[in-house]
Amino acid sequence: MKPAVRYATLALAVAATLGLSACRIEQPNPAPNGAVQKEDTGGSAKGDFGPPVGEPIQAVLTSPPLVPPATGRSQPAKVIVSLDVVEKDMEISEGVSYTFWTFGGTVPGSFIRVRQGDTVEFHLRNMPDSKMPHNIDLHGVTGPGGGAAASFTAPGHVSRFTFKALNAGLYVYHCATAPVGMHIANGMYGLILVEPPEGLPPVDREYYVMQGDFYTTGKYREKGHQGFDMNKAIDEHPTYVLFNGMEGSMTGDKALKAKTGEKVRLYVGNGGPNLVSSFHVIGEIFDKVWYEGGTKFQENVQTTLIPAGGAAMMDFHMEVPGSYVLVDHSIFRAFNKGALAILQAEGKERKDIYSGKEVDAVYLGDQVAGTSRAPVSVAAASAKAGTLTKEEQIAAGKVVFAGTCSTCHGADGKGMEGVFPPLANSDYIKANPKRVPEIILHGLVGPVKVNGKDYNSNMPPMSQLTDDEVANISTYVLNSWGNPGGQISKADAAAARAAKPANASEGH
Ligand code: HEC
Ligand SMILES: [Cu+2]
Repeated sequence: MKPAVRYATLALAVAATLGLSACRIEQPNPAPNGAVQKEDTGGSAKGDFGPPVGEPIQAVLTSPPLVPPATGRSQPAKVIVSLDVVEKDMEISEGVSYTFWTFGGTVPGSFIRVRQGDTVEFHLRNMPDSKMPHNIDLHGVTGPGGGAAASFTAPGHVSRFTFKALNAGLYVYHCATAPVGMHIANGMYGLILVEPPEGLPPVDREYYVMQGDFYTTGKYREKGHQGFDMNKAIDEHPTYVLFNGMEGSMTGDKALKAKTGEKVRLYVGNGGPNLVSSFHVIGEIFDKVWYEGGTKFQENVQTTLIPAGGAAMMDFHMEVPGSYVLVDHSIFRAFNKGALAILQAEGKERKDIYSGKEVDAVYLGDQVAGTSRAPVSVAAASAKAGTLTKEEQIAAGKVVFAGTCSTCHGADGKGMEGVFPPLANSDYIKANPKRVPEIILHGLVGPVKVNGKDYNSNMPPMSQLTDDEVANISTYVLNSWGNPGGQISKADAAAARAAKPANASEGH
């Protein structure tokens, strides 16, 4: 189901089963114990701290990118949160699996929503098939360790502790079992929202997005199962920087949805373990940012900084339909490590605000909404089984070409006269097809003649591509647009990587 639909269904189901009102209660709310509120210093001095009222409530938890409905309560309650720790293999990128450690079976973990003054009874269950003990440190807890010591849980056990949510705000929670960095790097973090007593201003849609950095033994997009690389993590050299634990978790069919005229709120966390996020939505301006997840908001913000172990909420109004790209504006992370998601807005054009000519490809490369990366997985699986065919290589190569080469050489391989030489029907390629993987890996600089036209420019090396990717792109190029055909293997690509061609480019 689409997130929006699921959200609505969930909200209805909750309202029905718990008898909750879907609307927010606006009235100011005197403390039920008759205590006079202290002066408005904010924080834990301001709130609704009477004893819990009514029957205990089971908290509604949601998987990303969904957010539980507003508590809709005007009084503090006892809220029971039951969270399971699950260790499981999931895709971190197309055709790449990783053993994640999760809160609730997802990365980030389930979203928890309570109200300031609530008494939260927390049940942490570590599944019997887990290999590690785990615990939880919630930044919204006042007390040593944020719950860590109280919640230490061996596989097959359950722990329980209780805390009072004294401060409103959007808080990160994470595992704090040694080695802490490793537990966080494996995906053990999530968000808990403590609503202020009066609730948050209503919006049309709310989404849950959380950034994390990941350290795999293999290269970016290297296929197969990848282990955790402790040394890369210590050096803070992530292989992946991701939103919601998987490259493409919110692109294509899984893009976040909105309609023009709607107000959207994002709850964005950063689990780290290492990087600070420069969170930005390409093509939008945040009307409000509750920076650092706190009580005050800033207005008219382009990019907001989200520290590791921190969060922010942001509201914006959708005016113009199209794709909006969520990125970490430390931009190599977006286009070369995966920190990219799409918010797709539907609605009537607003030529008075934006003239149009929308080209997703300019920004998205192979992440263009709707482009399937499936052929890449198919080829990877066949390569592993030793059954890789030329056709599978061509199909996979086409996908990677679209994201890597087509910006310059064009999707049709025709290039741009005088600037980017054609790959279509290229006499340069024909003269020595084996050079294609070398050119990809080492670039090309200096004068070349292609189909009678002179070029004297600089193609940057693309050594970040894996040998499989180079083999597949080369095979695709050789078998397209009237080129001579042939096949480049992974071993050919490895040999090309080791070569030192005379006119290699140092890049720009
Ligand atoms: C940033 C722009 C850019 C990108 C991206 C790029 N190239 Fe090139 N490519 C060039 C330029 C410029 C030249 C000519 C270099 C020169 O003048 O020495 C070139 C030359 C070539 C040539 C030799 C000349 C010809 O037309 O046959 C091949 C083959 C080639 N590129 C393949 C690729 C492949 C495959 C990719 C994707 C992996 C790619 N290029 C990505 C700019 C680019
Ligand atoms: Cu853990």
